[in-house]
Amino acid sequence: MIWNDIENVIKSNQRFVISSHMSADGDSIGSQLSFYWLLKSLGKDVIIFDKDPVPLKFRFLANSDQFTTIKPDSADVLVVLDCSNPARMGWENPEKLASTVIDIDHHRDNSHFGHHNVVETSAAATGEIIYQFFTKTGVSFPPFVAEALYAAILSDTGGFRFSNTNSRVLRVCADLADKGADCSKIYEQIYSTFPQRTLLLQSRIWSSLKFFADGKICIMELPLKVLDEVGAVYSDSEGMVDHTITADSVEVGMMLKYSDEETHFSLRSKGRIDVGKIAQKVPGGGGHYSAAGCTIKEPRDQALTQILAIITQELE
Ligand SMILES: [Mn+2]
Repeated sequence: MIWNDIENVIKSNQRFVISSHMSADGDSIGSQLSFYWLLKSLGKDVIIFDKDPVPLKFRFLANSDQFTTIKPDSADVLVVLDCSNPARMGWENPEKLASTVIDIDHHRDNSHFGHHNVVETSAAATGEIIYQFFTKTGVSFPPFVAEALYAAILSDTGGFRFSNTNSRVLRVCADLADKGADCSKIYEQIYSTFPQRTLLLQSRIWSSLKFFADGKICIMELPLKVLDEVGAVYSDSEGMVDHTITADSVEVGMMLKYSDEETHFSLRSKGRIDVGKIAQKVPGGGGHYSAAGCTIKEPRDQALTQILAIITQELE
């Protein structure tokens, strides 16, 4: 049993580093916090190290001040959560940090890079897998850990709106509510509390809206220099891409974020097109069926032409 292996690794080691993918989301933050609690409760030395700082909206979660962006020197075990491959962590040589690597994830393009891999692609969130781990190994956890796991699942189901929302996920969340997760507080913190600068940035992104391919493709854009103009940060644009697939004619939505040198695409599907497959056609790209991302090392015009050609092929 893989969980027994992981329990043994935890038992026989002392110094742990927990990490996840860059540009952390609710699932990566919530998963890392719940695992942090588990290891701390067992008396371990634990550092949570991510390339990027915790987005403001997740800082209400207990222990979110324990994250660091300063790379630790070494550890016995590196626990990588919600991250499909080491490159997505965004820092150099993660495999050299520790002699043992644990990989717990639900991305279908996970490369099984760990010594111990728990990759459950049917899970709605990595937080759901960790919940199952706690449940199956008889770990009872406090309300603030229930909140971290609930925030993880809420985020990765888009607030219970995406197609990965099902009765199993809702039962897990009902149990987390029983265990003390404050559902309305968590929703409000994640989805309806913004600094002014975020709304100012969003208004700029909305005004960039365009359609292609007879309305089947919708795009929004963020030239990165706009961040400085409105005093916003990268994560203030999170979630905007989801608006692109609300147009009735749309099959594929995307958000472009670009500098003079490169263009990042966040892709969304309304259901018929596999955007993970589209993203994989670009080196380094990948993701889920309905949400994926890739970066083309070209300026905006050239990169957009390339991705539109790939998408148009898929639409036919
Ligand atoms: Mn996830």
